[in-house]
Amino acid sequence: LPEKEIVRISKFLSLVLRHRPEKIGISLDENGWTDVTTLIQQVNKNGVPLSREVLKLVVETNSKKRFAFNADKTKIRASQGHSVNVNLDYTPQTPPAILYHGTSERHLKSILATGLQKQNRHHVHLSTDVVTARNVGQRHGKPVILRIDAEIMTKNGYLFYLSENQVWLTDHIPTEYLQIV
Ligand code: HQG
Repeated sequence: LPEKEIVRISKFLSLVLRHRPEKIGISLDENGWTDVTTLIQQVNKNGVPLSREVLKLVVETNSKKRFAFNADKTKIRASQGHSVNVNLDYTPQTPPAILYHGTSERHLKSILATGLQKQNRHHVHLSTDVVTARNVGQRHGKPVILRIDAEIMTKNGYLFYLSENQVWLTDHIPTEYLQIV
């Protein structure tokens, strides 16, 4: 299967598993899982050919491991990035002392006024390295990297979660913990 096709399927899965399950007539349970057989049926019905083998391939080769199967591989979900209301049930974990967030220059003024907010998603998304943060920021425009003092935040009682695919998540980052890199 060409890489382009895998990316196309991955994007479609992100859309229906994170944001708009109703678009293809599936539903997510409270933890974000959906039945694999039904998903494949409904994706096909909506004009995107997808077999169980290709789905497995997309999940396994996805650059950011965006999707995960449950233990017996009957259910699938996105590991982070949702806008629909699901509870991913990640337990709080101690983050590295420093985390990074990539954003675009045009968001900076507002971020420096109100801190980092989760906007349409469930959490603010953070990475352990500058390169990932820059890539994330680039999606929105001219990238700016923010350094987050996760160690002090943790000391001050803020909670951090690590998604199954290694994205650090938190609810809100007040401006005093932010520094432009
Ligand atoms: C910005 C991708 C104004 C924030 C990535 C960001 C990530 C504010 C944008 C994941 C703000 C939201 C998430 C404030 C935050 N005022 N703007 N107070 N607070 N913002 O897409 O972090 O490829 O919802 O800086 O890799 O860019 O989809 O979040 O620019 O992990 O798997 O508001 O999406 O993963 O944008 O990206 P997004 P994000 P996937």
